Amino acid sequence: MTSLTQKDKAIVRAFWSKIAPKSEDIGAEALCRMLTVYPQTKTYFDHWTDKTPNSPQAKKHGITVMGGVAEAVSKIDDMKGGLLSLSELHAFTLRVDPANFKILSHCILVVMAVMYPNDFTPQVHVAMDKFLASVALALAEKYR
Ligand code: HNI
Repeated sequence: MTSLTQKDKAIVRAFWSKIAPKSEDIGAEALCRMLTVYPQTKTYFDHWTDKTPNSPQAKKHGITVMGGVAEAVSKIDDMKGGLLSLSELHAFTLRVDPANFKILSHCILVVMAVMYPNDFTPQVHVAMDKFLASVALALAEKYR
């Protein structure tokens, strides 16, 4: 995977500061899409009383996930270190198959594009794609 250049990082920080006020909406919508488009992901949420994509629990979890993404932006120079405890949690406690990180990253990317059509230029697209791929890689760090 191509790593983030300084230019990519600057684009990610700038785009994030623009979308941060809506990050909860983005997270809720991305989680909803993940559960709808990739229903196999529901297996990790058996403990929810309501697993339908628009449930309050799904929305709440989408918001939680975006907190992790915000943390990744703030630790963009050392994501593997910065996301180590989150990686441990997903690997050893939650046992989430890392293939799902790519699925959720894709959903987040789609929602950003839908919500910010004018800001989502090809340059922003490539920078955010690389960034989310790096988040997925950092989260998978503890699986080896
Ligand atoms: Ni994930 C909990 C961040 C992808 C299943 N997840 C969290 C928490 C954060 C988080 C933050 C809360 C941690 C805590 O309580 O200390 N998750 C992220 C991020 C990504 C991600 C940043 C990728 C971008 N998680 C996924 C995926 C799945 C997933 C793809 C499964 C399909 N996560 C979970 C589950 C929990 C969780 C399950 C526990 C939630 C609960 O309800 O107990």
